[in-house]
Amino acid sequence: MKVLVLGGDGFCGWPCCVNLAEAGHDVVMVDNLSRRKIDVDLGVESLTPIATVSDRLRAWEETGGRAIRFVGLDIAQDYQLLLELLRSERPEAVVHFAEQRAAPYSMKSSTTKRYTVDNNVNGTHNLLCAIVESGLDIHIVHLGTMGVYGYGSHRGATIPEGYLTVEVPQADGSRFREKILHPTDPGSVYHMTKTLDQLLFYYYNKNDGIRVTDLHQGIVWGTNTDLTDRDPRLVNRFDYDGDYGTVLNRFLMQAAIGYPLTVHGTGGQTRAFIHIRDSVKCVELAIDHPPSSGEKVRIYNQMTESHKVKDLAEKVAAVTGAQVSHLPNPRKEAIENDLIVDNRCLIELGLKPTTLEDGLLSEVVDVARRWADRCDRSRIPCVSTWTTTQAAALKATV
Ligand code: NAD
Ligand code: USQ
Repeated sequence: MKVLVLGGDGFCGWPCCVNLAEAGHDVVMVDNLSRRKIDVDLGVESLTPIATVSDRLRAWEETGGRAIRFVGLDIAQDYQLLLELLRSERPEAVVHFAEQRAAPYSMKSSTTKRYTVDNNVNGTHNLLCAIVESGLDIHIVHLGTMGVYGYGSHRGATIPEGYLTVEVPQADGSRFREKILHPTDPGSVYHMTKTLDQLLFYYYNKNDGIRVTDLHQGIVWGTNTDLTDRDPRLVNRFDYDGDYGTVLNRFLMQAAIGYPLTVHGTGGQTRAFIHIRDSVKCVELAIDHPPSSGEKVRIYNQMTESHKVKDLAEKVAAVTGAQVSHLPNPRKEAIENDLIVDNRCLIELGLKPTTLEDGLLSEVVDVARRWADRCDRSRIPCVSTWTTTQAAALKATV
């Protein structure tokens, strides 16, 4: 199958590109390399030394991989080029990773808030418009987030896969049942863009019959897959800095370099997680099982387990002997939340969940130890704050 992978140079996108190529798909990687530029702007680098796109693709072919083509294009800005690309390539599926994905980066300043909204919402809308204008029947597989449901109290309720069945009381005392999109409750400007994406998909699916699978993904951890392990030039990126590093990879990297684990507040925040190998597999499963014509947007909860931040810190400390520190929380978020998630759809399609127990924690620590000298310890603290109240609390501790 011909597949365009938008954002294919990123942390989730790159292992996905090689996995789809290995599975026999004809892959075209599309990226504007904005993520690499943001690293330059922030003055940080991936902990792992990532090769240039051309070196990556050359290495992939030299190690026997099926050729992947690269197209440099900004999907939020270059509408005509995107449309022409769809018309010339005529893909059966488009995987859409191409968004600014860090919550702390999105909250840094009015500039990064506006950039995140402009980039993410325009990119998704351009893709939908271009598919309609092309007249092609293309399945979109979008990487959304578990964060669209929010991390307030769900009062013990299980979060369904996208749709909630509600009972609506009528004036005459009767009730009717309806399946609606689960209410959204974003916790950052970044997460808000994903809730807006969800509405865009809902509308274009209803109006134009665009087929969409929206993968509500949890926090991805790990670095490499068997395929990116094939050659050092294929190594995947590893973000550890306070803006782009995500909690479990940060804890593992901090343990590797003897930095006390940075738990925000009490660490009572519960989040959903998935290993990068499972993430890649889920995208493949979504492509292989497209919605049929006329089907409403399919939503899968792409996560394999939930953990409290403090439990993760204790687990990493137990494996590595690391110290745990509790810091003022730079975010405005619930200090404690429950998170029970229905994730049966992808498991029924064949996903075999990888769990934290599988020795993979040590594997990530080993990767971090290998590249420890590339770490800039001054970039570890999370300094992007959600409000001036959080900023003042953080300042008081420095
Ligand atoms: P990433 O920043 O590493 O990759 C995103 C890629 O998209 C980058 O290579 C970037 O250059 C590219 N890009 C951004 N805007 C673009 C544009 N306008 N045009 C073309 N290319 C553009 O992020 P990631 O971790 O690989 O995440 C990929 C997707 O998965 C995101 O949409 C993110 O929201 C979602 N997601 C990620 C995680 C996670 O833990 N990393 C978890 C849940 C969901
Ligand atoms: N946290 C710490 N210490 C740290 C870093 C984070 O305690 O050093 C806490 C945060 O306060 C938060 C939780 O860990 O409560 C998760 O933070 P995170 O940065 O790991 O994850 P998040 O901001 O939610 O974003 C990441 C990805 C995003 C994706 C999302 C999936 O960057 O692209 O959408 O995970 S989810 O969390 O399910 O919404």
